[in-house]
Amino acid sequence: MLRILLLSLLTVSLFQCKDTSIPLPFGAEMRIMPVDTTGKGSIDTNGYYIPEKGNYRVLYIEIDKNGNGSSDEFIWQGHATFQDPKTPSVRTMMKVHEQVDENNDGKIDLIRWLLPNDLIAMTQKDSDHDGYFETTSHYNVRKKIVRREIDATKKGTPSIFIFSDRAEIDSDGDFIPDKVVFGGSDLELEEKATNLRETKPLLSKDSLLVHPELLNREERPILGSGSLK
Ligand SMILES: [Ca+2]
Ligand SMILES: [Ca+2]
Ligand SMILES: [Ca+2]
Ligand SMILES: [Ca+2]
Repeated sequence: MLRILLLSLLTVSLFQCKDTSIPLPFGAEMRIMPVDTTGKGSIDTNGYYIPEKGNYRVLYIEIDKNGNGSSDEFIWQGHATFQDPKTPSVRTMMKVHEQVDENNDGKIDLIRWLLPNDLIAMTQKDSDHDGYFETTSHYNVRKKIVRREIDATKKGTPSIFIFSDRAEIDSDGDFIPDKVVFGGSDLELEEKATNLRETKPLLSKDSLLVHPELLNREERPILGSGSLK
């Protein structure tokens, strides 16, 4: 709730810049705008911006969400591809990239790669907070995760690929899934795939990873959707 309030306050105070049709001055200096978004008398947000004639352009924002004095959310900003017709002189801004320290241990554990109009291309997560991002989630156009990839052995390439009702496993490291497990939930699929429980052999011709065209269109991720096939 606090986060929603904080972000909506930010939307008013920082995210929207006035018309930025005036070109940026060459060598413009980045400035910092400290903001107390909660009104508790301490700074919880720093907006990094470039001043323009009568306007400003926010490029980057750091937020201390839990008020412990260190930043835990880092947001890169860009122009939205849409414009609210009610406020033609105020350009709508949006996140283009975001990094979050979810457990407040001072290290980033979630990275979101964003697309225009609030779509998410993919997220990377360090689920066990050891500094290695082992989980990559791919999203569809409805902002739903349609494939999770887990680099269980931390060798740099994923070995488990979790879809809505199955998980495919590459057990021999040749980048082609060769085993499959079925289940009703994401957690069940991850557990079975991690422990190689109830696996069945999988031919590459039946693999959803190798053949994304076997998936319904809404179950395909935005990136590499194979939608041209
Ligand atoms: Ca903090
Ligand atoms: Ca962390
Ligand atoms: Ca990790
Ligand atoms: Ca394999």
